[in-house]
Amino acid sequence: DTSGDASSDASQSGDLITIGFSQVGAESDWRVANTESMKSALSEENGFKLIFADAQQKQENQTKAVRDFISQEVDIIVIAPVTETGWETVLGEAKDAGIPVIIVDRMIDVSDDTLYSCWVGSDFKQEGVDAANWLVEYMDKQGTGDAEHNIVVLQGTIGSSAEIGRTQGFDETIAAHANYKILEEQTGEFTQAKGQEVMEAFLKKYDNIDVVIAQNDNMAFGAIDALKAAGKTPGKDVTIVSFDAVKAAFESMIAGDMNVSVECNPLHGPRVSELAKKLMAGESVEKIQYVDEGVYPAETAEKELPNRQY
Ligand code: GYE
Repeated sequence: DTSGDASSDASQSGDLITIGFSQVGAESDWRVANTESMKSALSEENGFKLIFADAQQKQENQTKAVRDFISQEVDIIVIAPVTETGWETVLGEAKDAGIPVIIVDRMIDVSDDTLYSCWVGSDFKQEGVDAANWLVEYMDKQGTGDAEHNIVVLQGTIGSSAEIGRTQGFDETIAAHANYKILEEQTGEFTQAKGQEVMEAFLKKYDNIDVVIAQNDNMAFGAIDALKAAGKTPGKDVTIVSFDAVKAAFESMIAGDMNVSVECNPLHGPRVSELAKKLMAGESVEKIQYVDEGVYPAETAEKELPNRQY
């Protein structure tokens, strides 16, 4: 059966596994690719009935969605959480209802780890470390390894694992190099528009910025626009370090604007599908699974772009 509303589908879906998926929103290219991956892997062809809920970057919408999933008696709940905290109560309700929970992408911070079955996503702290190490090596190669560098950071959604990990990994690694100074860190909410706005404010406040760390590509695109509008040359007099490595980032690198993007893989659909099937079969699953990721500097962009899947 493919017709009717979500609740009747849940009861009439026969052999299909009904999944309620609470997604963060549609704030970035990464997120759009993640949604597409989940929708195509969790299709009826593959044995799933997917109920998709977009939280529009608000955690209260996610709590509501999870409660809806519980009352619809879905088989499995999948959550890509906006922030790490605030999950105990509603996950307790899912547990009481006997519904397994898979966490994807960002992590949750709960004292009782039986509140979820498993998690699949990225090592965000490692991504931050990789970004800092790339920057230091790059400046060494440019011959400015010992010069003073002045950095601004466009952070993602505060309290999200992607923001927490990338901030910690970068800050801790760069702290070992006294000539690298972080002027300021501020959130651009992972969106291009907010990234541009925050960059404009930074440019009014500081006249010595030579490095921008954007915690995702979309904020980097906004920052690049702001820099150009201020008469600067991103990619040359201001080094742009970004995260995600979406297709448009490769185009930006080919254009000479962005210097590097640290990969974050959004293609979680196939893994979630496999985990859901195992959980339904009563098999044990790995609690924590990281995905493999690389670092893509501008000089790799032309060769890599045709291979990119998102
Ligand atoms: O980097 C950003 C998105 O949680 C890894 O969320 C994800 C981040 C990703 O908005 O583009």
